[in-house]
Amino acid sequence: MDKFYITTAIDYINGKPHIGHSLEKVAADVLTRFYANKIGRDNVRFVTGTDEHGAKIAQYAEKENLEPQAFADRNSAYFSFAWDQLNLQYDRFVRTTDADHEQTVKDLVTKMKDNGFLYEGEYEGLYCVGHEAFLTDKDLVDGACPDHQTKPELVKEKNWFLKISAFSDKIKTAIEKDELLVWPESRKNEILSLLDQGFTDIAISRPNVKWGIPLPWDESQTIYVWVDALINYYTAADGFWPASAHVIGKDILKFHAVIWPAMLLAADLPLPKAVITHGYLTVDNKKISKSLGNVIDPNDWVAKYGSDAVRYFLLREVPFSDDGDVSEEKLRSRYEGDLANGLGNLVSRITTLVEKNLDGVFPEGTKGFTAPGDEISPLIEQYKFHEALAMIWQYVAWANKTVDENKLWELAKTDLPKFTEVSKQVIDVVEIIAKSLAPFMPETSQKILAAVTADKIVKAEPLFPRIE
Ligand code: ME8
Repeated sequence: MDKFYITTAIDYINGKPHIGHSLEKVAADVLTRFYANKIGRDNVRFVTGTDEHGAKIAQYAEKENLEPQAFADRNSAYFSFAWDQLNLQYDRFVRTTDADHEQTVKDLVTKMKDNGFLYEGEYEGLYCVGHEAFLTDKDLVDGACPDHQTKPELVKEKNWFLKISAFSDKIKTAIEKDELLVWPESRKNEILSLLDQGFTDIAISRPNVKWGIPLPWDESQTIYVWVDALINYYTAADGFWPASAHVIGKDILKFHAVIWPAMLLAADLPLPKAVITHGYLTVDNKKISKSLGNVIDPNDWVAKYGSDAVRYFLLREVPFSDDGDVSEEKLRSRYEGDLANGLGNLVSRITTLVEKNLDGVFPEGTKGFTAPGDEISPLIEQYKFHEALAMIWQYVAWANKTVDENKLWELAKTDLPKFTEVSKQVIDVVEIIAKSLAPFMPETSQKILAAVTADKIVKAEPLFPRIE
């Protein structure tokens, strides 16, 4: 592997970012830092951004009496701000209203048409603006979209269609052979069975939507917002195409594992290597929703607990592929337990002991601890972030136990050579912990490394101060 290109979903900007949106952005940042360490930062690209066109955004802008562009400018900035607070090292924040993106979208759909994969047709169906997608009767509950609690609009219109059927077999084979990895396995099976049932062609343009990119050869039509949005990955690739991993939520798998591959094949472009899907987060066991009043702004958590703690919590609390519940109570418990009492206490105790009893310096030739093989990297490469963190915390537990069982504070007085040897082992393990933690908790990792690799070790500042 010489290059690694990671993307996240680009968020709709009808509202502000919430904690659910943050999950995959943090995961993508962890992958970015992990691969940067392996193959060099210049060989890794991380793209995130915002999805700004379409009927849904136009409706929200209108509610606030704003032009869609002004609304988009304001709201898109909420997202880039939140990702900066979470210390995400993205290389590009792509907006679907960016001029280079609009041109790329036009070029790509023109290529699909020139290649003979677009055709004109009539469509009658139920359109859910919340999803920005046509639904079928079986998607509805009592005639309404269960996710948005709205009745879909019955529309009958002329559209341009993409011949997905021309590519179903090819996509299926690529997924079966993991050339296009769909992770985890259960979702791979889900998408294969969807392909088996036969995937109908989709409209790639709509006639009555003003806020969007016009079809180059038929300006009465606007390019379907999902087609527009998916192309962001190609717009922002900057020589890195094909993507190594599209990191997305489970709800939008079909768009990424069927529609996007079909678009790429229709435009003669290579398929991405992997679609990595995470589960859905709930807050206090309820769907995150404005009307339920349980929306958590990631900035609030970051301001109170720090970005590293929030990054840790999101990836430790819930296995990445699964649904799971988060809350401030759970964050606080991880903060106080795993972070302050676990890692923070360890670093503070051992640096204090070494400063006090050895004047911060190990005598030449003190035997240390040899790291076991790298057990963490394979877990990150397999997107098992919570297992990687659990494994790192086994080291934390081992080190804390070693300090306790050897009663290091007493040993310093009764057997200084033994104290020296054991505390050197603990310091070495702390260094291994800090290095493994670097992609997850970059600031903490740096602080720990600075403390334990100093020429003269001094008592470390508290890593996780008490929160009132
Ligand atoms: O779907 N828990 O945008 P979006 C976990 N614009 N993840 C969540 C979540 C939750 N509660 N809520 C949302 C879109 N997400 C399109 C994407 S990509 C070409 C276009 C995740 O704002 C969701 O699964 O509805 C998705 O991956 C991302 O946030 C953006 O969702």
